[in-house]
Amino acid sequence: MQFDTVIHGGTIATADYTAKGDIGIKDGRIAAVAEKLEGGARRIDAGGRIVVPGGIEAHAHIAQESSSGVMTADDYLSGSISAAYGGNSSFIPFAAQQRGQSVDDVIATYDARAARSVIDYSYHLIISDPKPEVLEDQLPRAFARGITSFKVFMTYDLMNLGDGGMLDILTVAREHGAITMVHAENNDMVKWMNRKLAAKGLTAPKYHAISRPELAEQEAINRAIQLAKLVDAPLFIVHVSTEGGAEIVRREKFNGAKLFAETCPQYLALTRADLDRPGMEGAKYICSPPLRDSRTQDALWHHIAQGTFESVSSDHAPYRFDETGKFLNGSDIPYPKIANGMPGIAARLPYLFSEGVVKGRITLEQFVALSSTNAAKTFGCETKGRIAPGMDADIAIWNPEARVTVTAADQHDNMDYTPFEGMEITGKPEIVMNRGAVIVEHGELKAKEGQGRFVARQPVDLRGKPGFTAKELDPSQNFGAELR
Ligand code: DUC
Ligand code: ZN
Ligand code: ZN
Repeated sequence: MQFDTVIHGGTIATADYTAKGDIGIKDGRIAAVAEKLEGGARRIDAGGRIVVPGGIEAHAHIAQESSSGVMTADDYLSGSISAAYGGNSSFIPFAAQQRGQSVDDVIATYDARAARSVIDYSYHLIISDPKPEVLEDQLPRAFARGITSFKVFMTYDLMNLGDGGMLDILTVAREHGAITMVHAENNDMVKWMNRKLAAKGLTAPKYHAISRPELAEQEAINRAIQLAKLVDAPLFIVHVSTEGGAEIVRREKFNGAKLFAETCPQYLALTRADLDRPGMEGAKYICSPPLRDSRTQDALWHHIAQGTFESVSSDHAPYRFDETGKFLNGSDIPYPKIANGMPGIAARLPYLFSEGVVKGRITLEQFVALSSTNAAKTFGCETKGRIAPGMDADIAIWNPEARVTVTAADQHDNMDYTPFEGMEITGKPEIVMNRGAVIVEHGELKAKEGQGRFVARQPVDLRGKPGFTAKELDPSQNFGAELR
């Protein structure tokens, strides 16, 4: 076969194996993987390099208004470019429903925004208004279009669905093979803490950390899992930030629940001490759930190594340190009015490689699983996340020895800071491909605006997850009532 491109002489790493070999690419797909391949209109020498599936960023906020109306600094052009520099070949940002908006309208809005992307994309919906027509017609239509995941919130007054609302939407997801993602924090615990802190005038950024207790996350994670088990629906817990939350996930997952989870680099690299930087600097580190402590960092790394998490995702939520972002509501404002989130789409994989693989906390195979393969399985990207014949040629070639110091000036996003400023990283994606096209090469952008394509996704892969039947919903144990 005449290949368009052959990547030769590299160490190919997948979620299952690592071996020296060559990859032949034809028409945007991987056509062959072998010890040696001849030919290729272009031959890329990967000697001394590690060749992995391009990252799939499964948690990013791009061209998205928050529920309080702040627009992210990154649109689909800058966000996708930044992702590509960070070793990603595709991403799944959120498409957020505003109250009263139809899901069809949400998708049309984000289709227009995403047309600028340089990498392949899909969306997770965010559902804030699950009216009957949303549950009965609009969501099933979105699932049929290949948008097979959505996020709901257990916190924030404008977003919180309540337990009954959660059960309704989890049931719809189960019936259609979709997966519900959840932001799990107990709304009333957070509001109670906010009131207590405000009454004492404790409103500096550092108080954000204690306003959202670890127990609020643990309680909500447990509750979300029990709700999902009652209706036997798959559930994905986003941005787990606590040891207790991770413990619950692990216990339930290994008892067969249809459960998936992620954590994020900020919970591994930063602590609540960062919120106590001078003046309003701490505002840069306000995200929810909040940063925790070094003991939590160790515990989360342990859980990553043990398989508690499918993915390490960035939760890239870029709000600039100015009046367009963090300070849209004013410059000297109490922490609850400061925009919630931080950037990190380019740092996710270099951080995970450097602190994970290079420091021996995880294997190279785990790195691939956490950065790409598991996200492809969980979110139904059936042609992505693996290096094997027939798969999209979404590939990243890493120099495992390159040393990089992270600086805001070197980023390619639309932000004016990085929370990872000054961090020393070992390992860098030098060449990144999307469907066989080189999009980043040795620091140079090769992609064109709009070359990314929408990825229609399959239902969640539930192999190895037997699930749970509540006896009250089992006709053999509930006097024969058919309730499911
Ligand atoms: N949840 C997120 O996933 N990102 C930003 C803020 C939030 O609450
Ligand atoms: Zn969230
Ligand atoms: Zn998020």
